[in-house]
Amino acid sequence: MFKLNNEIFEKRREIFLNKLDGKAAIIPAASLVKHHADCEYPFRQDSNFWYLTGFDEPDAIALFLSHKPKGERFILFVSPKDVISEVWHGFRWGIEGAEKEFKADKAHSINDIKDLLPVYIEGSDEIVFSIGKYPRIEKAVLEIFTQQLENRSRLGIGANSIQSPEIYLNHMRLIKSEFEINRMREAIQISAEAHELVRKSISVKNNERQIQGLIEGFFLEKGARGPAYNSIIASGDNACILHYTSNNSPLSKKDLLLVDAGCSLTDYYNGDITRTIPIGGKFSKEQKIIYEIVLDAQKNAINSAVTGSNSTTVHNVALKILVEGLKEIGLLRGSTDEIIDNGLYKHLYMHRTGHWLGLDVHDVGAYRMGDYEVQLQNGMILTVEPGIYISDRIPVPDGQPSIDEKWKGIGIRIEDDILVKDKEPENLSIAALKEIADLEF
Ligand SMILES: [Mn+2]
Repeated sequence: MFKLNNEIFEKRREIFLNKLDGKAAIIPAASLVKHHADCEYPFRQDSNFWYLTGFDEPDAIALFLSHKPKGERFILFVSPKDVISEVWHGFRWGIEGAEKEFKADKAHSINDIKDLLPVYIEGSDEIVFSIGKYPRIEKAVLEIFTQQLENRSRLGIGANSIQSPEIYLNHMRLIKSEFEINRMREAIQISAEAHELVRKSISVKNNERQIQGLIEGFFLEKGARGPAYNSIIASGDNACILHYTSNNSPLSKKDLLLVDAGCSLTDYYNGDITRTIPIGGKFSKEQKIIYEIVLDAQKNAINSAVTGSNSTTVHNVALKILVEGLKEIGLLRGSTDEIIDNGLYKHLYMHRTGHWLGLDVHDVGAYRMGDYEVQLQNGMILTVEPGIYISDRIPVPDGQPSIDEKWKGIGIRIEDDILVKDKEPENLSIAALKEIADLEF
């Protein structure tokens, strides 16, 4: 279970407020989303709101008022206590709880937001708010902004722009603290153990859905909130559909099974791991050849994820090995540079080799600033996940060899979660085995 550690959140708020330097930020919580009729999807807190508050209720709004003196800067608007509503929907912290437990300098009922927001914002240099994401409050924010613009033209004070909070929060979230690294370790460890469970029980399973049940049941058993994203349980040719989530095909012993799944902890830290294993316990000759190429590309790409490198380098290391491997077996033809520069491999490998991982599975933070590549540094966590997907869904580019039937229906991806460190990268998902000798039985 998640236990609120106020120090962690207070520290984050302090850094954020310092960065705001005279500006007022409005950071809304997520709202429940309708599934059908009067049923809702499980609640998922907004990552920025969570990162700054640790408050896990829907519909709240946090204000960060860096233009105010200390002790008046962190304001929470929350759903007030309501016996009947709590009997139906569950416990709420209410206004008092928001102040006592979550250390708001002042808390109010969310019903008062429209009256109080202009008062709180007054005197700030700029407004910081993510336009387009929170319709329930956006109109009120824009009205205040319009009013402030008018003030500014008359009185010379007031906000004259709305900035995105991402400018301040993305970089903070991209570099993981010691606390966050430990939470990520736990999320990734549970995810890796779930993949091990699949490997060990594959011989007695006969449908993708059973694998999904096994893996997601394990997440819950270990106290995680559930899957971090829709689990991909793709056997045979289904693995060539990158975001396959139907997960309802029978398993065939001659096929491979690609499982891309990770858990989300109660405090929203995520794992994201992919393994591809032989369902019948033995790789065919063709499957083994492709697997070895992907594994080689992945290992080398992981080794290149060191401080001072960047995500494009990691991608290029993997890509070069994939292309050369595919050339060797006659699925690509020509000079490696030409194939890469012209994208002539994209019918076989159509995605990037990785992404940041954190509170969001595709976590926030730029990969490059225009021409400048963001350098990898201590405390970043990224996935490394090359793959090869052989089918005839995408036409073979002109001049490239047609695909022999024997290769079709092979889809392989191997994905690990890598912590960037000063000396060498640490593979946080190493507990999920991936060597051919370990996967065969
Ligand atoms: Mn991934």
